[in-house]
Amino acid sequence: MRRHPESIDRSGMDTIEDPVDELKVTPPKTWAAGVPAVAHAMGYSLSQTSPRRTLLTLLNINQTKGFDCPGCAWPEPDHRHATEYCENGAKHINDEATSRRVTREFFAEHSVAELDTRSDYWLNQQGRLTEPMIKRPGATHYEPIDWDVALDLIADELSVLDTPDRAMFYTSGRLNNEAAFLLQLFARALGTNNLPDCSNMCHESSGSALQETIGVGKGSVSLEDIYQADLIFVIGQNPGTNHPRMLSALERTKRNGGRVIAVNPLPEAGLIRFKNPQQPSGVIGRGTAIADEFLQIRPGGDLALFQLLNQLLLEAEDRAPGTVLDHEFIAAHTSGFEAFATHARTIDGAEALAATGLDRALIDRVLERVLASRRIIVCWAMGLTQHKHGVPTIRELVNFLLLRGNLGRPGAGVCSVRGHSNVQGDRTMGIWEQMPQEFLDALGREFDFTPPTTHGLDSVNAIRAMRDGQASVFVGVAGNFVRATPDSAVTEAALRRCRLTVQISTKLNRSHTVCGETALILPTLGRSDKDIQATGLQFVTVEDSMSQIHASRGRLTPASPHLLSEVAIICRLAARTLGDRFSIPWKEFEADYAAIRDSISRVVRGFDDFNERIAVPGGFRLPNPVNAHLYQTPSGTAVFTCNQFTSLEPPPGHLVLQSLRSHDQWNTIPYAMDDRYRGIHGARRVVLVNPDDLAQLGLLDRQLVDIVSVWHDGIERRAPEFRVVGYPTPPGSAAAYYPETNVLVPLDSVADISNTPTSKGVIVRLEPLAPPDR
Ligand SMILES: Nc1nc2c(c(=O)[nH]1)N[C@H]1C(S)=C(S)[C@@H](COP(=O)(O)OP(=O)(O)OC[C@H]3O[C@@H](n4cnc5c(=O)[nH]c(N)nc54)[C@H](O)[C@@H]3O)O[C@H]1N2
Ligand SMILES: Nc1nc2c(c(=O)[nH]1)N[C@H]1C(S)=C(S)[C@@H](COP(=O)(O)OP(=O)(O)OC[C@H]3O[C@@H](n4cnc5c(=O)[nH]c(N)nc54)[C@H](O)[C@@H]3O)O[C@H]1N2
Ligand code: SF4
Ligand SMILES: [Mo]
Repeated sequence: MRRHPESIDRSGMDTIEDPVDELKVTPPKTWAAGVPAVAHAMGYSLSQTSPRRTLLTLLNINQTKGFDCPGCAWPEPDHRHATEYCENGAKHINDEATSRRVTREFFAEHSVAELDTRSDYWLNQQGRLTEPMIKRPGATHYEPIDWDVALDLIADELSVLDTPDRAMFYTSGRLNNEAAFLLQLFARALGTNNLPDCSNMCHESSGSALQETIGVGKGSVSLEDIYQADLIFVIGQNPGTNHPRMLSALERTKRNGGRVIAVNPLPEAGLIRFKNPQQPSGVIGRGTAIADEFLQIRPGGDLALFQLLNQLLLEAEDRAPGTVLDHEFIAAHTSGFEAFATHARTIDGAEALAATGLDRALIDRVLERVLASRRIIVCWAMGLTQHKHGVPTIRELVNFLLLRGNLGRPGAGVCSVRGHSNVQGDRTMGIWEQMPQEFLDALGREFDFTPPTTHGLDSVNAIRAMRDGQASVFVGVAGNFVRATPDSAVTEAALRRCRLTVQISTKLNRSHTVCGETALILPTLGRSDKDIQATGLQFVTVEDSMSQIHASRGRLTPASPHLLSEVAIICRLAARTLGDRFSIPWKEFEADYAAIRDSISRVVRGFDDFNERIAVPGGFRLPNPVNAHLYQTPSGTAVFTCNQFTSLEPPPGHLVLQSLRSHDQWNTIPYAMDDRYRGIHGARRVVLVNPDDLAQLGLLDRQLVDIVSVWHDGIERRAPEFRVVGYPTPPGSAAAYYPETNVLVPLDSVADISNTPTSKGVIVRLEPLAPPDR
């Protein structure tokens, strides 16, 4: 069934169809960006909206008077170009600025059941949501509902819960600071810390490891540090796709004489060579070689790599005492060195080397580069955090940096490269199920109440609670919980068990089709939309991956006159739910976001005079105490840790599967079926496997297989009908796209300590279906 054309403003755009797999494979690219990137960005933008609106978005994105790119959290340099964005940033913003609309006629035409058969791509391509909709118990379709009635309904449901802990409030890192602050305030005033967020599935392992070892769960470096570093490790991340402008920064590092070591199971294009489309040499020349060494590591081998490097550093120090380690730094700023050194010496070097899958000669070259470098930065993303041993791996890389004093001085430090544009800010604002008591006390003082102290549910525990009937109201803001989470079958059943699910969203996604008995869709303004409230035009604030806080001002006419801002929705819902039980000025907050920032300045550390400081173009940077050698750990020092050696060994006939992003998607939302840097075109249900493994498993290139994951609960998890594609993955490992493979990740397969799903380390077997039809 197809929607009739009147229901949307197509502006000459193509008809939207569910994609059909038409796989074409070309050799993986050895360089990223360049002129094709500009063409692809324009192509996608113009498929979504008019040239005028495209121009307006591109003139305002990442400009001090415009809006923050809703893509990743990579920071903007102090001196901005007129075009301070990448191909993917342009796609993200125009995916939001689209002229397509989802109207009440659309919902009348398509039942929820029918929408649920549609692909994630198709749902997103329908365009922006335009008015509040409700699916009532037993109903087959969503129907329009007034804002007031919808908010009253939610308030009633929340008010009758026997405990507020039966409700939960999920957010993604797209939410701005002001709305995030109000959301956590609402949840805590209601009486619960149930604030699961996308961070739980993202950089939680980084937060856990950094908090424990250096006393703050954030990266310590600035862009200036990146430019000044002698040596940068880029580990477990694919910047050419996921943080494209990081390549411009690395290009500058290299021009300054710095070196880059890439550690990744896949030879990602951007790590090899980068053609900067903003520089003449990037348009016509060969671009800049980024990685000086490429360590094609076995999945999960990074802990072993750092244990080995640390052992070798200790041995080098033994051979030439006083020349390798920074004894002064270790004595002044750290604790636990002796125990760590004793433990590090016991690691079986041969076993560790085997776990990395690397040549000893390569490790020795890396060691030489380390010894020749005074200033070292380690950058990382999901390739480290989404493994069972993500937390010990990050603790071990902190050990590595501490040994030579690579913390708290220019050009050195930790750089957890964050995902969503404001994911770091949301945490700063209190979106965390286990905020420290100091924050809760400050919040309680500001609003004269006692916030709950029992830790709330994170994302995995939220699913367990819904599955087991212990939670029944789910409110999601700015994300797509059902597709972001693991064990899709379990998660979907859990959400369907809820009495009420509410999604505050800009665009249609799977979390609207997999819903509770009663379901609400509340449409909201996006980053690029003008936000006008009772006191006039508002702006919001965000924090990037390097702790820079700055303003973001929407410039476009909102997608529909019926949209409310996230701040307005939360204020109105909170006022209705809490009544006059608290003296929180919800109305004032809605009318004037500066009033929210005033409260933030009294509650959140580092935000004094928030309104004055945010008025400065480009904003201000939150100091990281580590850079003043202040370590907020129990000992007041940075902490060396002893980590048990582990590696990921698939049983015979099995592979370690990682689920990752293609070049043409934003998290759970595919924009197209292509992943051009990896040479995959026209299909997403593909699994990349080393040709030797294919031969050993008796599979042919392009053969159709089911991917079946193996877990000790014995439950069969199956992702049907994927094409195998021979690809230079390390032997014994495979890669396939998220979210299609989330069904394979068992809910209980989580990283130790951080509880992050192990999306990069799933043990699978491939079951052949039919020989390839070539
Ligand atoms: N265009 C675009 N940009 C994005 C996003 C998006 O979806 N699309 N998402 C945003 C978000 S929320 C996030 S969190 C970031 C994610 O940014 P990334 O972390 O770059 O994202 P992934 O695609 O998950 O890629 C993981 C990388 O880790 C590597 N890897 C996997 N296992 C291992 C391992 O064991 N060891 C090592 N060393 N490497 C490994 C993979 O080969 C891959 O290169 O991107 C952000 N930016
Ligand atoms: N298997 C596997 N699973 C993973 C990962 C993986 O690598 N592998 N990565 C994990 C990671 S790192 C993350 S961060 C999560 C991402 O998970 P989420 O953050 O939950 O998912 P997104 O796809 O970013 O959410 C997209 C939806 O956000 C809504 N949206 C967009 N902009 C706005 C806005 O301005 N306001 C509001 N209210 N709504 C908006 C739109 O409706 C859109 O459909 O997924 C995790 N899941
Ligand atoms: S690097 Fe990230 S923040 Fe910058 S324009 Fe690209 S997607 Fe947007
Ligand atoms: Mo993320």
